[in-house]
Amino acid sequence: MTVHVPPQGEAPTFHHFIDGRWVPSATGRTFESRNPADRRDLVGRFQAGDAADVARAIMAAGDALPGWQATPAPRRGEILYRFGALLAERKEEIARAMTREMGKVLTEARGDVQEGIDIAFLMAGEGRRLFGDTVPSELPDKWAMSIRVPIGVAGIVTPWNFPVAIPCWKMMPALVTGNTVVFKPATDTPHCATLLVEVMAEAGFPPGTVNLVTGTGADVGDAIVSSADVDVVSFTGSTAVGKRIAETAGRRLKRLSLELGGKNAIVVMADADLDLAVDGILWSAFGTTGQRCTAASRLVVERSVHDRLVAMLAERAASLRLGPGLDPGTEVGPLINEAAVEKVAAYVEIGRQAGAEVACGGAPVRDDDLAHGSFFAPTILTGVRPMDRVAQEEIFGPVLSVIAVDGYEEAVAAVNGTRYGLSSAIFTRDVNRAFRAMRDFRTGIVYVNAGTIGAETHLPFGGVKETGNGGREAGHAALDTYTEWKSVYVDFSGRLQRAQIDNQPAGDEPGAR
Ligand code: UN1
Repeated sequence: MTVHVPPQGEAPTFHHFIDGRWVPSATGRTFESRNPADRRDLVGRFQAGDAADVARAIMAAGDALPGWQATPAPRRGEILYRFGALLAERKEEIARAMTREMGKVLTEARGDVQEGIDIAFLMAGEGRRLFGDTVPSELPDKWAMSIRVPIGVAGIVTPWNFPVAIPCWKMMPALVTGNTVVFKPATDTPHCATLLVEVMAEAGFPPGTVNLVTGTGADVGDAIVSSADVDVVSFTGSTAVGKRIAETAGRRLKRLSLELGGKNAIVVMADADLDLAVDGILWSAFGTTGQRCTAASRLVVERSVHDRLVAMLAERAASLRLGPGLDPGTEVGPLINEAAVEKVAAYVEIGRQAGAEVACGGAPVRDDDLAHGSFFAPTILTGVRPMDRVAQEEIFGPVLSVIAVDGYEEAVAAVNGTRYGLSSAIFTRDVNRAFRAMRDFRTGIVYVNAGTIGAETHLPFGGVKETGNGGREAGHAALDTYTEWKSVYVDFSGRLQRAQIDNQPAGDEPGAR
């Protein structure tokens, strides 16, 4: 494909969105976003925000809170519904913009936007539910119930790999429950964020309920996380950054949701349907160029089928077509940037040094049409041991480390033997073993006879151990991040009833006799 390369001056300049208006940064500085499939293609210039911009956005979000909270939740839900419908109308345009800005192939970019639409509709429905409990009181003529209340201003800090889905996962539950939002997208995907907020504005979110500030983590993200006026923060990104955010937020006892690293494994037992396993492994390891939190980066395989499976995988992986994601024939797009190419290459070298063999790929691809992009060949490393660095550290690229094991127990030990715990999968035809895996794999998500990617928006999404801090996105579990519980007791007896005292007949307390 030939990418149209406009003269640099032609690229548009985009703005922050604060209090319902598109505004420049106080710094007057901008930064560029470029197409990772061809860096000559400049997507646009974006405001390099700083603490002053964040302060304006937080103030707008704070001012919008009373009006938004006074809006009945079903009405808020209707705006979410409108947003979902408008996003569906603009799906193709936004998917194309996404592929251009961050590289994933067009079919996957459409899926990313679709995930945003799905969560918008799911959360629109929550506007009519937001269930609490109504329970009997231990006293006569008294009611007891619990209701959800919003927390306040939500700071939303998101990654580039799902530039529509993940901001929607966070903003939709935050907004339907009555919080207002300050949104800081990744510096690699400010255009996707701008388009998303454009649709939100059109859907009718009132001024100040959604504010967008673009810029770096150091300038914008830190200002959001450390602000006394941001009440809840939701972050998806690396475990290292997540830990720093947790320290800062912890000092203020701020509500915090973290979705961090993964080192997801697929187990293939000897009795598995190997053709199906190959499809699932390729999709999970090399889909989105391996840049999903849920990507399979380890394959744990029973030794008796190891050589056959590796041969099947290597043949298919080597024939995957690399290219710009807008080309219909492309199966694997570029990595997000050159730093990612260097990181992935460094890990392949680390694997080699530790004794792994490269069954396919192993290097950046810079031929002809791909010379101006950040391409890396789908890579399979064999002979990896469970504690090797390539089996322990998140690479976030198209690298699959293969670990051979003798039997199920050893497979479980390998799956669970990392500091992460997001997603896992087992391929087997033995139903008993499938159920054991569902019980034994210590991850927030487990797949049976499917790869590790492709979570749906109506179930909780998140992981255990250093993958997060216990919260979950998506499903109705997401509401817990953005609400506090308020327990309400209504006494209509007309007299003072003392719980735990008046409900015990005098002298009849348990243990009194
Ligand atoms: C991510 O990579 O952070 O389950 C999100 C999946 C997608 C979401 C991935 N629905 O692979």
